[in-house]
This record gives sequence, C-alpha cells and structure tokens, in this order.
Amino acid sequence: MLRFLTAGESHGKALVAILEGMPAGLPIDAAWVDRELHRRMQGYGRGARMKIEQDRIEWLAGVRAGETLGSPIAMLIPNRDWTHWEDVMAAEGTPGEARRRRVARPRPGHADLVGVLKYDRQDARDILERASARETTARVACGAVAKRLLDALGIDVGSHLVSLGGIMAKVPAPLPRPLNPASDPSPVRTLDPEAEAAMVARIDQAKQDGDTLGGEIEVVVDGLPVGLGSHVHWDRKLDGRLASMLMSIPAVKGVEVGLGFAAARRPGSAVHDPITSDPGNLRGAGFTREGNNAGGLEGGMTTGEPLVVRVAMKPISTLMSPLRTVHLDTGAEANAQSERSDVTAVPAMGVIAEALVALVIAEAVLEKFGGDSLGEILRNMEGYLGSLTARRAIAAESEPEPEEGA
Ligand code: EPS
Repeated sequence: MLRFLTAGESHGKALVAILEGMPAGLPIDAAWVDRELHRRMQGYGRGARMKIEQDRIEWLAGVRAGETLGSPIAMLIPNRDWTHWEDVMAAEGTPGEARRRRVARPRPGHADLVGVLKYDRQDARDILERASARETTARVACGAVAKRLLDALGIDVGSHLVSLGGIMAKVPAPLPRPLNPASDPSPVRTLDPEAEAAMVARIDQAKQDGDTLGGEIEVVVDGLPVGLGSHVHWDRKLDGRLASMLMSIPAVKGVEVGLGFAAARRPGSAVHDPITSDPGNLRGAGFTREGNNAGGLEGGMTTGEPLVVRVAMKPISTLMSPLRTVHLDTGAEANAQSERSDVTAVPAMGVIAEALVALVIAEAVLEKFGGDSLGEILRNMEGYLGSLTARRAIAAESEPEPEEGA
C-alpha cells in the first residue's frame, strides 16, 4: 500500500528514493526532509565521510507548489564524495577491468565474502558499495515524508540512545515529550549526561584501539490512535511489520517491543498492564493502562499508549585494527581490508529507526483511514475517534450486563 524503493552505491553518483502511496494535499518542503537527513549525519564517533557529505534532496516527482500530488514521490540525493570516486565507480568501462581500490580481503561481519561468492564478483567493492549504510539516507528521506503525514495527524516519532559500547544510560521516567528536542542536542543522543560522558570517552578509546562499538536505541511514538494494525493475520500484525523493517537496517541484530526479552523471564502478573478507565484519553477510546510493558501493542494492534521499540546494533565490521581473513585470489591468510569508516553509528541508527517506524505506522494509518487526500484521512480519523467516544459515553450510562465468571 505504502511502498518505497531505494537505489544507489555508497560512492556512486547519487542515491534515489521513490515513495508510492502517499495521499495528495500533504504540505511538505525540501527543508523538512533535509532536516531529517542532517540529523542522520550527526553523532559522535562518525568518520570523515560525514564531513564531506551535506545530504540534501532534490524533488524529482510527486510534489507541486509545496504539496504532495498523490503520485509517486521521487527524490535525488547527490553524493558529494563522487568526485573522488568517479574512476572507481564509473558505469562505463570493460567488465573485469582492474580498478583502483579493489577489495580482495573480505571483512568478517560484512557482506563482502558471501556477496562475492553469491554474485560471482572478483572485487568485494561490487558488494560493499551497496551493503554500506549510506543507503539509509534514502530510507530516511522516505521516512521524513511519512513523518510529515503523521505530524499532520498529531503523531510524534522520536528516539533516544539507551546504550553504547556496553555503557547503559539511565532512562528518565516519564520521558521528555516531544523526545527529539531533548535527545538531539546530545552528541550520542542520550538523555543521561553522566552516561554520555562515559560513552564519548569509550568512543575515543575505541578509535585509539582501531576498534568499533555497537549499542541500542529506543523509538517512541506518541499520539497513536487505538486500533492500527490487526490481529487477524500474521502479515497485518504491527509487531511483526516493525521488527521486519527494523531488522533490515545494516548491522541491526535485535528488536524488542516494550519489555521485550525481559517479559519472558517474569510471571504474567508482573508483565501485563492492568486496564483502567480514563475518559480523557480520546485516542485510547477512554481507556488507559497502568504501565506500558506491552510497548503500546496488544494483538498486533496499537493500544493508544505510546509505541516503544528498542533496536540493537552490532559494532561496525570495518576495523582499523583488522581481523584475520583470507585473500580472495589465493586463500592465503591476510588482514581484513581497513577503509575509512565510523567508530560507531548507533546515534544515527536511532534516526534511521525513527524513519522506518514512521513508514510502518504511516502505512497502518493509510489502511485504517485510507483516503486519497490528507483531508479525507483527517475526516476518517475524526469519525473513528468520534464513534469510539460515543461508544464510551453510552457505556458509561448503561448498567453493566451480568457476565459469566465475572
Ligand atoms: C560505511 C563506511 C563509511 C561511512 C558510511 C558507511 O563511509 P566511507 O567508506 O565513505 O568512509 O561513513 O556511511 C555513510 C556514508 C553514511 O552516509 O551513513 C560502510 O562501509 O558501511
């Protein structure tokens, strides 16, 4: 329903993003998308590449006079680094010709080795250029448009970093709302200043050691109406759709919803969130939960509580103190290729995860309130929330019916 495609190699000429399925009449400008691209480029521990790039989109299609048309939205993001890589990456030439910067010593943990075997390539650059997380720029551009739609419906998507290099941040309760104005100013996007200092020091140490670091982020979505997603079929459950999308981010190895893995180690009485009446909670249909261990999802549907998803990223596989590998041509022992790279990109991963969560939620919104224009979606959503409020008002006036076993 809401689909997106990306194309582009890390050191190619440009990245291209196409987003299909957005309604007409959504006000948007390039600055809105560019702001998200800029956020993705931040974070302590990134390499020199982020000083070269100044990611900005050029609209190619789908937007006219500051509004979406309902047609596919196409965006171009030029790579500034292309000027240094033109001869390496040029489309013109002879198949198999020797080029500068061939990669023949595959990095453990990267797509290098399996990629050259599977795609019958002699140069791992043919693989790594696309496996690179540079591609996530295009996803963030699509996610920014999805975020704009959610923003128009009063839904906010934010994130913060909860661990880096094994250092855990203390998470304040309640979380600041909106979240991003509080997390973005931190160089690692954490809400715990003490942990922040320790994380920055850990990154400096890892850089000195030629090592890399992973970590975890948390995405929180506020303002969701109850009932997005569905319990009726596996591929309509929001938990599964979110996990699938988030696990597709390069280097991501785990996704948790709400309490996540910890829920498996507790009895039910210490996991499930008791339901209470809360007539003021309109998007929750007049109900709320004591706590949010469910992370805002029950039965694959939004409960009206904030959606809370955690994402774990392994350390980047390009190490400046390289691991052992073998040479592709001879099979002889070698040190893996070390190229310019990042010590960590966990803070940026939070921004990428926000974009992908926004795309999943926007699709669920379109399924529930489907319309061809923003106005139609707004009317449909208002009608739905109005009917839930009316249902609650009627229920409040009627005597409870005797229930078996109640
Ligand atoms: C990456 C290596 C580095 C990162 C890059 C991902 O790039 P380069 O090899 O040009 O120094 O900076 O990330 C991005 C370019 C980006 O936009 O996020 C890799 O090998 O995956």
